[in-house]
Amino acid sequence: MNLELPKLNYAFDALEPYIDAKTMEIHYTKHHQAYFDNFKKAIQNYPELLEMTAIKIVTDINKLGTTLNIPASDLQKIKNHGGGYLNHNLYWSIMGPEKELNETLIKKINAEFGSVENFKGQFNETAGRHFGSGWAWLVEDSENKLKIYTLPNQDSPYTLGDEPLIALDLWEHAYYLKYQNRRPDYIENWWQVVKII
Ligand code: MN3
Repeated sequence: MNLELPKLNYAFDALEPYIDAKTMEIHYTKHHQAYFDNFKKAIQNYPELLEMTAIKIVTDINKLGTTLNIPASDLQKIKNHGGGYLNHNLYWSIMGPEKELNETLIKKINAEFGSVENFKGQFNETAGRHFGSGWAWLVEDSENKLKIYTLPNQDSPYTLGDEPLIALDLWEHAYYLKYQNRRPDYIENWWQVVKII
């Protein structure tokens, strides 16, 4: 497997004032790096996993746990850090200082939710209701239907058989330096730096 930490395509301060440079730097160089390092460590003793992509591992993690006889503690580490690694890869990739609209996705969102604004309203409401750490997701399920939901911790939509399209990090490390307890403001402002819709 050619596992790497994807480079950020923008500077730490590129998303100011919506996401501050210090948060970006710590989030990417400490948090994401740690998920990446710990994921590599967690799979290193399983040659079968080393042959797979990270997405394949996280998608099939429960089945793999059984077929490869992975102890529960190792399995949890692979889930947590594999999810953390993939979740952040998507989060960075859909943000940027300049819009790069994904017209295909916008068309799907319009068809499913009526309008992008409508979709954002539903997404924000779902994200706002989430208790504790986790992520808010827009996913496409196996029947090509778009769905909004949240998952706790670093759980991944891939494990549920869904393809993640939009990912919002709701962990305090993603916003606390700038927004403190004002998570709803972070959620609202975050759309200013989502480049794809
Ligand atoms: Mn995070």
